[in-house]
Amino acid sequence: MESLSTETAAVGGAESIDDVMQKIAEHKGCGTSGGSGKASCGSGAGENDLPQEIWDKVKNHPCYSEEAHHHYARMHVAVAPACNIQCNYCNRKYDCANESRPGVVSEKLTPEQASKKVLAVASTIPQMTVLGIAGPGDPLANPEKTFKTFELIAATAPDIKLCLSTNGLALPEHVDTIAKFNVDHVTITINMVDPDVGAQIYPWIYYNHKRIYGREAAEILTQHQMRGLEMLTERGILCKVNSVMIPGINDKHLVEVNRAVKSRGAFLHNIMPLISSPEHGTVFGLNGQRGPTAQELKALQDSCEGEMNMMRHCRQCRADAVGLLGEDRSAEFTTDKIMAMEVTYDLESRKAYQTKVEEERLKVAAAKNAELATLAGEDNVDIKILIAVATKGSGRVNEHFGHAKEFQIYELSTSGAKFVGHRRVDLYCQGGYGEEDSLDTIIRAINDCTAVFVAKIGGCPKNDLVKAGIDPVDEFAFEFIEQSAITYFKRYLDKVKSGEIEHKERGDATIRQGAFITA
Ligand code: CLF
Ligand code: SF4
Repeated sequence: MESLSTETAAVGGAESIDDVMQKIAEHKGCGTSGGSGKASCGSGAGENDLPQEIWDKVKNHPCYSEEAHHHYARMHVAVAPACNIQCNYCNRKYDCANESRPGVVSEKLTPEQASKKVLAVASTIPQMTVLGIAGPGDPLANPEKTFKTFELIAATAPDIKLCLSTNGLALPEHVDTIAKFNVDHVTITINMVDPDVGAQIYPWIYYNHKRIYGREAAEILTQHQMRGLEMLTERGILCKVNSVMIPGINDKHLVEVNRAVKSRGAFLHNIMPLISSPEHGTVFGLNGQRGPTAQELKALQDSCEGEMNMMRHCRQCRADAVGLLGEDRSAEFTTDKIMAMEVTYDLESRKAYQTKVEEERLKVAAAKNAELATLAGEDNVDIKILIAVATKGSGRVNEHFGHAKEFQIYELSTSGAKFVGHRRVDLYCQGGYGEEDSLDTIIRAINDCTAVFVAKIGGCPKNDLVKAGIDPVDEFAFEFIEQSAITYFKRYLDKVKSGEIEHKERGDATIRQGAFITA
């Protein structure tokens, strides 16, 4: 019962867990309401779309709120090296591919080192609000280190949310401890609910002191994942489910997974593309298993969105990632540097900074809503386009084309601008010169987009983009993304109506597969 009372306190004291769960259940199925004008729900849901208790839990968690990810950062500490299962998309020499890209973890940490690192990062990056443990193995296959780390951080930095990502095999036995430490966000990677599908993804698990193979292994894994999910949601802990989309193996099956996790109370479903390249040394990489294209991924996410909240802004981060999603500042916080740092944990200055962030968020939302109102009366127009945006964060078009390591993708329609994904790219500008090879890969990565919004762009890439049918747009430099996107869309509609341009489907784009290895 200890965990029950702890969790009741965590969800706001006065309300029972049943009340809160009812609110989550009512929200599922995405009956977006309220005046935010959001085109989507799920991780895109805003303050007016969610019950207050849930909004309070997600509003500054960069993974659980798409809007928050423009403003708030997370960090991972790599305290959990061992794993209790084998996934065909993972090579143990590399990070957990569930929650981290498959690059080598720079350093494994003890709980004490991890705690110092969290304080150092929190003092340097006041918008860092969430600490996650996501590997490089499975946090619950390393329970002492994982929970010791949570204990140390809860004692020294109580404003930081604790987050955990697991494959779920050991979850049922640890749910009470998770609740005891007030970990109120848990991710489970669930790639199947059918053991025959599972046997193609997991060659073995380690359970009850022995290795179990094939279908039997997958059957135990799925039972534990489902039971663990139910136990967490019964305690009012917000659960996100990550699924890796593996074409030909579980792509169609993930719709069934989506239904299964929805019915057990999962808050959010994050369907991610398989990243598989021979140089990763994984089974899938070596046997040529391909990942999905950008449009295959989007179609599956779209088809599940009517069922439940979908996350589309996942960056498949490293197990030692630091910073906003999409940026990586881990090199600034190596153990050597941290141990030499004088760390003063100043809660008041963190709060003051975050107050400014909230003011900025209000401005972003107000600008977007005002612009959205000007689309009224266009509801019967059935045109959608994608745009790519170069941004460093804060919800603004504030990155130079040549410096962008990724582009954020927005779908524009008469409902507004909706974040639907991101595309990693090779830097175009290297050492001051444009790289033509990189430009080809960038064009392939955003080939399904009508325009690319940038703070600045040189003449050469501009011409090549135009030749590829992508409109390079720099007139919204440093403006708010969604407001600018809606302005652009209105003009696009006007040009279509006047016959100046013809609206055409843009086709597909590629998701970069092999480039994460050099993180
Ligand atoms: Fe880390 Fe995961 Fe917590 Fe986020 S990441 S443990 S929920 S704090 Fe986020 Fe990274 Fe995607 Fe994970 S973008 S890989 S979903
Ligand atoms: Fe690798 Fe993570 Fe799978 Fe374990 S759970 S095998 S660390 S991807």
